Amino acid sequence: MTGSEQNALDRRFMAAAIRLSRTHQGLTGTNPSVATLIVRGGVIVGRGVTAIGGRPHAETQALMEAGEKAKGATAYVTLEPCAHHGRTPPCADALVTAGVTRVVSAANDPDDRVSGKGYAILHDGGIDVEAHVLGAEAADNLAGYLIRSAKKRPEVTLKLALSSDGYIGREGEGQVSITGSVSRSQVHMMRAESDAILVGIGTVLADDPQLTCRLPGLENRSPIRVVLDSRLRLPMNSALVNSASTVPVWVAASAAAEPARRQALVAAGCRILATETDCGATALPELLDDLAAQGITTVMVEGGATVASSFLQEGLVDRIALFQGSVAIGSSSGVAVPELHSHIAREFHLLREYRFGDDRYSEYVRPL
Ligand code: AOF
Ligand code: ZN
Repeated sequence: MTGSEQNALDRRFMAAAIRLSRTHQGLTGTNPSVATLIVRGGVIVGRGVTAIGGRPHAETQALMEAGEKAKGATAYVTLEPCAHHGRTPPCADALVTAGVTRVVSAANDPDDRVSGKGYAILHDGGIDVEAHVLGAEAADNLAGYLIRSAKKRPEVTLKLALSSDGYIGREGEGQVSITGSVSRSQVHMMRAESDAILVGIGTVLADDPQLTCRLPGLENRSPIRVVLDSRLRLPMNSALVNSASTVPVWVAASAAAEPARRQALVAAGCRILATETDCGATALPELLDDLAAQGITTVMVEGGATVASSFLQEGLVDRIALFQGSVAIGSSSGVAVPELHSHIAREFHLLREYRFGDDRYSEYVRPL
């Protein structure tokens, strides 16, 4: 096989490994969802993805499936194999012991216990290592983990549905249907892959949303729902409070919020988070630090021009998922996110674009 044929094959298997890693996105806690494929003679003989909850790691499972066939095989790993004795022994050692002769890796692991040490174990064990194959693609899937590691806060994705003339809703009206059913399913998939979803109290009062994932078969993958509600106006009969015992509701409130309301919401199963500025508004950087400290790696911000604009102004948005529908709202009553397009032009670049039915989807990322 020529070098370029080998390279093309490596990229194909790595692309397959990255797709496999996606299946547990949002299910592995603070551990990233990574995948391993063990390939011998061009055939996949073992596959593994980080287990739900984060352990066992991908490599262990792929090696178990491959058994004796791992001898002389190539392992495709979407993240540098771990080097530390945690709740499981180091994956780098396991690859050496199993007799794997080549490891192709996509992203480096920034975890201090691993960073470079995983590759060193492989080298010392006589394994041929090829790093950075489809590194950017893998890093895109690992963005929550990488951002939490670098910035000590979760990755923030701002989801926006815009009318054809650029509005997110109509003044004084609740939910306006802007996008079609394909986009709605995509939004629910994004919810399934997120650890938390965040909205402002204005959105709750106007729309009474559920903010759950309602895709058939994935109903149990709803994220934690976080509401910015400094004065605790969240109604006791809202869809959120009514379902708080099954899908968690965390409310970011001011310390001065009425104690009786606080008690009632706690009794209904909500959790109150207190992080505020001197003027009583929620301090977003502190709130995000707090969420990261509680194991949240990805947050999807879904709703409210005010909330969207605050996150953008504070430079706290890492990714924008923009769904643009074909229906116009009209400038007389349209609600817009101030400065949206200038933020996009100045701080983000376009990563991908799709058509979802009649809607256009554009995804922008802020360079790390
Ligand atoms: C791997 N394979 O599938 C994953 C890895 O708490 P522990 O012991 O499970 O370690 C967590 C760390 O393991 C995490 O911070 C990251 O460095 C690595 N994740 N490594 O070899 C895997 N998920
Ligand atoms: Zn490991």
